[in-house]
Amino acid sequence: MLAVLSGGILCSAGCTCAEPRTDIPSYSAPRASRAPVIDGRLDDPAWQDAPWTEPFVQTMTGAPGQPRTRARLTWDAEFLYAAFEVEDDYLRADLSGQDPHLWTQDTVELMIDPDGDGLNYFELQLAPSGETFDTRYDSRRVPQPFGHLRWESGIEGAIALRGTLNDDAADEGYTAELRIPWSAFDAGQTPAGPPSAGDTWRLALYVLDARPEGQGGVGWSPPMVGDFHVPERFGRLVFTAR
Ligand SMILES: [Ca+2]
Ligand SMILES: [Ca+2]
Ligand SMILES: [Ca+2]
Repeated sequence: MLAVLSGGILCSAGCTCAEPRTDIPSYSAPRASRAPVIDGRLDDPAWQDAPWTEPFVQTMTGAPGQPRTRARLTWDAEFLYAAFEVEDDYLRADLSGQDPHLWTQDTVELMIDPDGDGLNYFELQLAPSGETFDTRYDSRRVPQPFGHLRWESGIEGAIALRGTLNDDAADEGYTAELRIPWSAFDAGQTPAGPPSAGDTWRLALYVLDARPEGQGGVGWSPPMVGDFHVPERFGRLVFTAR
């Protein structure tokens, strides 16, 4: 079935008809007046004050992509907080242990370069199972293969599932809510302290998606190449007072 939607673009029902989004996005994160409770539910007042990002897009092209995802960010004196809402009808996450390779199944992911110089950046993942992965790099993908895995971010996360992991019944998705202490970013060659209002950091947000037909993913700021480690394509995270 075809439909002409506003803008006059002919497309099949269900598609968003959006143009590819290839610009590097910017997000203004308001400071939280009260810290969100990390329970996977986004009913905290702090989240009401934090706008949604643009929908995530295909990482190679910037075209609309699946799973439909958007995120929110907020912060306070102690933590950076992030929330992801993911529409995923096929939930797979059964890895565990120390820094399991969560990117091979379903997971949300952040890459953070505090000073935006492309060096000394951090990678964190939270799977819908609640498992986490974190590492840091001196420069792009260095050291190989997975950076300084012994680095511990202190990430805490919680998930609200809409479905059941790892079974054959159709799912609806999940919400991921997490926090990272600013002390995590003390590590490496250019240690970063907590931001002040008005500061800008560089940030990439991704969702990795296990599908019956194979692995996919979407991002907030599309790297436009087949590699997520492209610090110059990270989005801009602006910390605001409110
Ligand atoms: Ca919450
Ligand atoms: Ca850096
Ligand atoms: Ca999936």
